[in-house]
Amino acid sequence: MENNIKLSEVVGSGRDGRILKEDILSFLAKQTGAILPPSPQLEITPPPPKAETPKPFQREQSASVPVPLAKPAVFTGKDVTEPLKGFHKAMVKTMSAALKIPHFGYCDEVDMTRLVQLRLELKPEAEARGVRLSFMPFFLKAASLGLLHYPALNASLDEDCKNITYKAAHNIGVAMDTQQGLIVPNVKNVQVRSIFEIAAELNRLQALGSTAQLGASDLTGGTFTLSNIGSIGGTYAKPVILPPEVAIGAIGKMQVLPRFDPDGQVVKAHILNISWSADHRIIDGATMSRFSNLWKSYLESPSSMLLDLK
Ligand code: CAO
Repeated sequence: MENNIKLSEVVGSGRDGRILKEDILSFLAKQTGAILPPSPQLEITPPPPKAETPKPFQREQSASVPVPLAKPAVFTGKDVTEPLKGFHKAMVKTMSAALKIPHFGYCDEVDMTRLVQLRLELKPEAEARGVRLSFMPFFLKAASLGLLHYPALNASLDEDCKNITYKAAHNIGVAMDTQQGLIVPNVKNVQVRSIFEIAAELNRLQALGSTAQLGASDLTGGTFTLSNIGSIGGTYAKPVILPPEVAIGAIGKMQVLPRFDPDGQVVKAHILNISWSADHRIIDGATMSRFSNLWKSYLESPSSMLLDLK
């Protein structure tokens, strides 16, 4: 009835020619040209999802494979067309504008071993003060310290490409995967915030993002962006610049890998890949590379950040 199917047109494969669910689905699939999943799956009714706070993904305790929490899709065999709304509509506009920018890509790997240790020490202290401390606040602070040396990366180009504005504030956007889609709230004035303050602000933005409550002030005014796609998976990415910004970094998933220490011994290292994109109309490869080297050095020797913290 849902699909206006005349049962007289369906051939039943059940006992005494009974029409089964898979007969209906394959009938629908033949009409639309869609490919059906293998039939044993059709007979399995997935358990209903637990009524817990909706999250875009959840990390398994025993493995690092994220498990989707969304209700398993029901295969109807029908094509579905719907209008683009909300954040998806905004994404079409921003990304179409981004296409006009010639992207320069640059990738490197960062040895996070020392930072992993440092975060282990600081995490319980931050938690005792009510703040969840991930790696993101360190990534943001290291970027801000780097931007002080390379202000061209925290700039914007006007529409006629005649003027470049070097932004005083480091309002660093963080790409966020939410139920509503991709949003990029930004942490304002990272250059004057401590790592703890950045963490607290990120907690606030994440909490608001997860309940679709982020306001215009949190979502506008960004000057540089970091996208931690590695919290979902992947090693490398090709991030797309958010105009009028001129640079963006995509962080891959940290992995434990063998590397050589200075004495030539193989050691266990926590390796993370970074993929930068910069607007090649105003940023040259050397600038991107020097900034990336500095960002990487702060993360590989986190104590070096102390020297430059205000
Ligand atoms: N590699 C390994 N572990 C990572 C990681 C990475 N790259 N990123 C996060 N983790 C770890 C965190 O350290 C944290 O570990 P603990 O539980 O031990 O503290 C855990 O994974 C969960 O972190 P999180 O994702 O809740 O927090 P975060 O601050 O690292 O990231 C946010 C926040 C908003 C960036 C992230 O939740 C998110 O939405 N990422 C997706 C971004 C995205 O979609 N980018 C694509 C944009 S273009 O379409």
